[in-house]
Amino acid sequence: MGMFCYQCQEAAGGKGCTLRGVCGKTEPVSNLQDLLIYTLKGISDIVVKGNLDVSKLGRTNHEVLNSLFLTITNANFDDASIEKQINKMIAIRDELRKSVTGTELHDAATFTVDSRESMLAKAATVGVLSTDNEDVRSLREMITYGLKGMAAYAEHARNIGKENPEVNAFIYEALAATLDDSLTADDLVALTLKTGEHGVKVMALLDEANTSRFGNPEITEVNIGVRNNPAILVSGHDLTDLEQLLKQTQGTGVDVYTHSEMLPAHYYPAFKKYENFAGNYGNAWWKQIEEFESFRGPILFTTNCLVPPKSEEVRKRIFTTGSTGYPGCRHIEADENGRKDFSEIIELAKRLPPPIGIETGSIIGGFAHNQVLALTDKVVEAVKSGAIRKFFVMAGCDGRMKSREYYTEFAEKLPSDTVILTAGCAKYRYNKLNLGDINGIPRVLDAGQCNDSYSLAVIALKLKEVFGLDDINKLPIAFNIAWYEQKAVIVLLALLYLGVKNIHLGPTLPSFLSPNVAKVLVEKFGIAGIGTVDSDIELFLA
Ligand code: SF4
Ligand code: SF3
Repeated sequence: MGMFCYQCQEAAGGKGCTLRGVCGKTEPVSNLQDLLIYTLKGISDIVVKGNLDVSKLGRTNHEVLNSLFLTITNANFDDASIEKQINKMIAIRDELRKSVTGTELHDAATFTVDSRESMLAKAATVGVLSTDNEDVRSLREMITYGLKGMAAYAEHARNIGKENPEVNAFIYEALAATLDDSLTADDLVALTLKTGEHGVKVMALLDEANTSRFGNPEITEVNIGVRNNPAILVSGHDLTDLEQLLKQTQGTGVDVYTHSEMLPAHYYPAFKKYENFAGNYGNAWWKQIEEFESFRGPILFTTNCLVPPKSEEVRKRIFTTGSTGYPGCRHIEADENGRKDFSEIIELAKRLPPPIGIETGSIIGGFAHNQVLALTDKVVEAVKSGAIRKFFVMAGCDGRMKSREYYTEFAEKLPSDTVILTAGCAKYRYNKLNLGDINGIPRVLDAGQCNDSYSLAVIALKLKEVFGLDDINKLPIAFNIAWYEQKAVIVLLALLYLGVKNIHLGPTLPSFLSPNVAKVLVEKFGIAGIGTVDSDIELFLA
């Protein structure tokens, strides 16, 4: 039956994956994910048409977030767990439908399936290509991808006990709108901006959740070498999973290292007290194939980005939790209190050799809003004196494509009176270069994970106020952002909502933008792709 997915930057041929994902996603997984999304749209149709009180839908809200998260690139490759989730969501949907009578509901709210075959047959009729008009399809998908990113951040905040009812309600509203054939392209452009508005809300929510629970990130030097103890590597973005793992490994002789997007955990005061929290091992997600070989201990995935392991030996060391999954890897479920038992991972670690060092030294980070605002006087002084000419926001994602070498070269070639503001795994393209500092301010300021792009927006808004400007675009800040998966989509939409113009997006523009939708983004927001490093630097500094 084939598949069609174009949700990430590595979509095959810049158009879409049709046989198997470049990410490794198989045809059944892709199609089951389409059906899961369709089921969520059906639930949303019921919630919206039935005017249901979202604040009373606790379990449904949680399962909707979890389902959206599960379809993010590199989160879940396990067809069995996606099938299970579809069945769960259909049961929730059918229960909810009982409270709505006398309203005509969409097929998504009523369809039935009774086997894997019938699921796949249904999936073939509801995927991305089931919307004929390419502009409507493009906008519907962009909104859906933004919602996936939003759901991921909402889920992390929820794990810390923080929710925003407006965000939950918006997810239903927007999902339901993607079923509504009466909406015009203009309506959907407006809804896209509204998605960005709620993107700001969800990132603020997660920031509040993280900082209230773990403290404000502070300037921190993170060791990138290794010690001589057995160890567990933890990847993904969920800080509550990390906290539980650190608690459970205390006194066991097992160290914990971060990988990729978990690096910024070191910046939080709450984690500094764990003596076995040893450092960061390796680089961005796509380097995991080689880095997991040399790590030698167990690996825990709390969220994306998981790459299908090449060897059986490594696969046996991989554990998943939350929305992640991979066939044959042990999945750790939370109990009803959210507690996860990681003892199996800890016991395995004890039987395995310590990691082989691949680097030595340290990297510095922790420049989230609270820390940077504490340095405001110094920063403002450096700008006024001309010591800092311009800031470059280079937040976002990293990825496999060779064209991403652009970002390393760009960072290297930027003049020495410029500062890079970063967040997300994009940083690994330049965070180990020796770019020096300006009057004690490092030239690469890492705010944290991709959601901490919110910090960069807070910093920009503060600078706008300090300099008495009426427009964020008058600040000496340029945006040269790298994207890969759907969290970057919500970050981008949030920046657009905040009024940021002339963002350069690379290494390629999304395949899901139709020519007309791309034109709107160019004309309304000045969005552009990337060119050569030299021409772009010249353009940015002009
Ligand atoms: Fe292809 Fe990306 Fe979709 Fe994977 S997530 S199937 S690489 S477009
Ligand atoms: Fe990276 Fe997947 Fe996007 Fe959170 S871990 S930024 S790509």
